[in-house]
Amino acid sequence: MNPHGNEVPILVLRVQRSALKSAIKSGLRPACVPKIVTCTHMATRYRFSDNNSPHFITFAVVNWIDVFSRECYKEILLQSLRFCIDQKGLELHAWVIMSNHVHLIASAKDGFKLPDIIRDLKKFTSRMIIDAIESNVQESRKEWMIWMFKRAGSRNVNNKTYQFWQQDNHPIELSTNEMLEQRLDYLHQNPVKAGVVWEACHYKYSSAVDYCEERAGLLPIVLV
Ligand code: NI
Repeated sequence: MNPHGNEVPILVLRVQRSALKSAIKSGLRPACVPKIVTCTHMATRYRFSDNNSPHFITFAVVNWIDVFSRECYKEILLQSLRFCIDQKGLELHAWVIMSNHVHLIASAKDGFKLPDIIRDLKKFTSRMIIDAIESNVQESRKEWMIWMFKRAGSRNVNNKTYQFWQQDNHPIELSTNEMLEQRLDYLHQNPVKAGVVWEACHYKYSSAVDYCEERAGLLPIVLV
């Protein structure tokens, strides 16, 4: 089940940078270098590449539960992202929080690894948000949501009790400006496509405002 409709492209183009580099070394001007492009089908498991280049990352709540329709849970995510930026080497270029998933364009500062940051972020936020749901007396969906997290946890051998986030982050390395721009636009258009706002920069929980207005959004980002 995917609430995105057609938003995820079937093919992901990946430029093989090593081939490009060796061609440049051998004296060809970059503009003349043919791009060697391979196709990665959606069915393959995405992996982070080794370097610290920007990646498009998605994480979604198990069973696409609309946890983030309430602001208090979005606030936990914001606080955790802020902490990762201040303390854990996260460099955030773009972000959006939707009702049941999050997209980031991010890289790691020198000496840090993006997969480690994301792993810790997911681990920490899942615990914090489940605690917040359990202790929220106004949460009318508490019982079934906790039941769903428990069920998801029992189906996953890596998880002892609850599972909040789906396991896969679908990291896509954004190795060209074209890919970066395309993903940036796609990310910011999420709330427009979902029918929440008319224009991307009217959505409070994304970095669109940082890009289209002279005003800072809710998180400190590094513009790309
Ligand atoms: Ni989306």
